[in-house]
Amino acid sequence: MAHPLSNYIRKGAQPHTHCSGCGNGIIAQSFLRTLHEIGIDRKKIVCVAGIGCSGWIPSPFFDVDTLHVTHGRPIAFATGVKLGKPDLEVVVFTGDGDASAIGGNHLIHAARRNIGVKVICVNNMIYGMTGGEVAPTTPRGIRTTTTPFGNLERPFDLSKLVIAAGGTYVARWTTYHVARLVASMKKALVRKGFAFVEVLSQCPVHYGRRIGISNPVEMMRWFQKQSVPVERAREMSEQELAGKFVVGEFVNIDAPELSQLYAELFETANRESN
Ligand SMILES: Cc1ncc(C[n+]2csc(CCOP(=O)(O)OP(=O)(O)O)c2C)c(N)n1
Ligand code: SF4
Ligand SMILES: [Mg+2]
Repeated sequence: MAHPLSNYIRKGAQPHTHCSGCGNGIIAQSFLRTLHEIGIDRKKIVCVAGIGCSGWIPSPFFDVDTLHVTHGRPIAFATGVKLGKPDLEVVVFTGDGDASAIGGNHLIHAARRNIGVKVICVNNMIYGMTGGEVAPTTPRGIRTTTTPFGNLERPFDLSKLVIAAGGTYVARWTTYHVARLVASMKKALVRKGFAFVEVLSQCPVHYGRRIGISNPVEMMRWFQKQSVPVERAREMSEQELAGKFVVGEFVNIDAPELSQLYAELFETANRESN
């Protein structure tokens, strides 16, 4: 019997490039479940992927229109697609490095503009594809390829960054929280404005190995154990939250969406110039 989601996989696109146990498989399946359950016409979906292991989630596997673009630029390409074709649902798959190091400006400005692009950000706390270099999300003290004596820098909290930039839908889950992740992906897809769904994901090869948890199942147990729902986190002190992952839906508000505002402006400008 065929898998109910196999229909969403492009024929001949196998085998994939992800290491066994990588969280990217869970995120791929969660997204395809989202598409399947909301019954969206796949001709209306465009997935835009950056360079990185997470970029290989939609490309070339998902049987939808897919752009695989330069490192750090998927949100810039997605912004162009959404402004040119506002009726399409434009979904970005980006890594923590792609989104917040080289691509950090695109991320904050997309949030500020409320462009109707949906960003699925795979946060494995490291540069996975290039061999385990430090990322802006790597916690302090962690030894990576480029911080062999420990990372000195403070990490970004990506969801907080996007909230501060004006994000109108912001949620964070882990690969352990599949049902909640799918629920957030559904909300992201059906809303008009910008959405940022951060997923803490296991890279057993380059991150897990360095923190002494190279078994992917153990990494997911670690996510489970260290996760704190946002409602509970509000009552906890900074010390109590050290080393924890705050998860949940942080922001969900309506605001005018940019491609729609542009279409209205275009009509007004046309009327006034005729
Ligand atoms: C302009 C440019 N700079 C650097 C690179 C090398 N590079 C490719 S992917 C990557 C980082 C990947 O990390 P992340 O975005 O977190 O994705 P992951 O592989 O962890 O999913 C880097 C530095 C590149 N391809 N292009
Ligand atoms: S290097 Fe890490 S993030 Fe990349 S596919 Fe392997 S396990 Fe996944
Ligand atoms: Mg990464």
